[in-house]
Amino acid sequence: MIKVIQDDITTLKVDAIVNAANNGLLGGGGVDGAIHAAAGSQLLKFTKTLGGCETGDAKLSSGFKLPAKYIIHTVGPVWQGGVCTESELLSQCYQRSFELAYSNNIKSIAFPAISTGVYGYPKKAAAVIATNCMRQYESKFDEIIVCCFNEADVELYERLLGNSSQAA
Ligand code: AR6
Repeated sequence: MIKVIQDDITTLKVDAIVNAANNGLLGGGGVDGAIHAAAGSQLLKFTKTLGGCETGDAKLSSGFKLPAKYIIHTVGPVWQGGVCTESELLSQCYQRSFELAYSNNIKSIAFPAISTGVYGYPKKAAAVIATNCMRQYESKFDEIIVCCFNEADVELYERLLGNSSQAA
């Protein structure tokens, strides 16, 4: 089941939440900053040992003080006009996050809209990639949550997933 909600991802009691991180994995702004703040300083202590993360890849940590058991840190591409394999890299973020979740027996997983904040990826194009990937992995998980930060994103995802009465 793929569910769309509007919430702060740090509050979700799921097996894993996904973090839209950067290559250093040492925290930052946006959802990354919120996750580090809510998980506590033990998270940074741990991510310092991971040696960073390539764009399009994903790494696992405990959720520390979060209600979620795990955090999957993935690094989305910076939008550069669409000419630098951004779509492949964004798709890889979702795929690698799902693979890591599956291999760790994670059944419920929540994603933010990776790359669509500071990294500037156009929201609709990013949501098409995200929802296509979520559909591919839907049968392997009990619950996939799209955790939107605003109402416009909720409407966008609902439309793409066919959950809304509005025409796409
Ligand atoms: N819960 C759910 N979604 C959120 C939250 C939250 N608490 N906070 C923000 N969002 P961004 P990026 C949404 O900028 O574009 C950081 O500095 C937000 O509205 O967090 O991948 C990292 O360290 C947007 O839709 O991530 C990197 O340097 C989405 O999360 C860089 O930003 C992603 O926005 C990554 O940029």
